[in-house]
Amino acid sequence: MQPVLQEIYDSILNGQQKVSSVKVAQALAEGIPATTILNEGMVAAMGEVGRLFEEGEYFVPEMLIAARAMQSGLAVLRPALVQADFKPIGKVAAGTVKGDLHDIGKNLVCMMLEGASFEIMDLGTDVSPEKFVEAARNGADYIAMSALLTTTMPNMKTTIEALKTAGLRDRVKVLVGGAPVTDSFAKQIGADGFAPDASQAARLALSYVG
Ligand code: B1M
Repeated sequence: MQPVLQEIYDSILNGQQKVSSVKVAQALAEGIPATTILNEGMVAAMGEVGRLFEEGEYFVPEMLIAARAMQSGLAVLRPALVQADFKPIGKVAAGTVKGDLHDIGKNLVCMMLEGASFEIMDLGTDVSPEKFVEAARNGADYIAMSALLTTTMPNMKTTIEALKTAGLRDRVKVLVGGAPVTDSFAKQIGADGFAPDASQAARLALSYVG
């Protein structure tokens, strides 16, 4: 691994916000592609944070400061992932489902979709089915739901049911993802599509554009 990528990885693991943003800027200046910085330096570090949490070496505060270091690095990376000037080809309402506060993956999905020329309505975290329904009523063409907890995954189904009850299900495409979500789960709950990562989420959304 290139030294600067290792430094980015370490800064996230150690929760060093400033170092993370400075090193991401350095990596971009060195000409390393944004997706390499993202996947090899940043996403890999968050995976290790999860492993350390599982093993009882990290606790919630360590996860939280690592997440903050990830977010500050992402803020620097964002312009390289998102095109500056585009005409929207569809409107996506994106959020992490009710009960779930994880937003790094969802934010990445928003960035990639924006980079693929979609307009984003970022509904944030802990989004109730009613809020997704309201977004669909307000013109969203896609409902993009993220869940990181096995306990919150069922809220994706609840949201799809709420869209049906509101008579809006046929007007939107429902995309789902997040670490515990699988393709078969997506099919089981009646989603239109599943993507394992943010770039594939953008590719999936693009596949629905005429
Ligand atoms: Co939490 N947490 N956490 N956490 N956390 C996990 C998810 C966990 C797997 C850790 C572990 O045990 N190894 C575990 C869940 C276990 C389970 O459900 N089976 C867990 C737990 C238990 C918890 C708490 C319950 C801990 C507690 O309080 N005791 C608590 C729950 C709070 C809540 O949500 N109600 C909690 C809290 C937190 C923090 C707040 C401290 C922090 C989140 C901060 C934040 O997001 N702002 C946090 C973190 C950082 C993690 C880990 C370490 C990292 C998550 C992350 O950001 N990954 C995580 C461990 C892990 O995932 N390995 C863990 C990087 C991110 C880029 O990946 O989000 O998977 P991810 O997104 C990917 C893909 O999944 C995909 O694209 C992205 C990559 O391109 N994707 C989509 C995501 N959404 C998509 C949507 C799509 C398509 C693709 O279509 C619409």
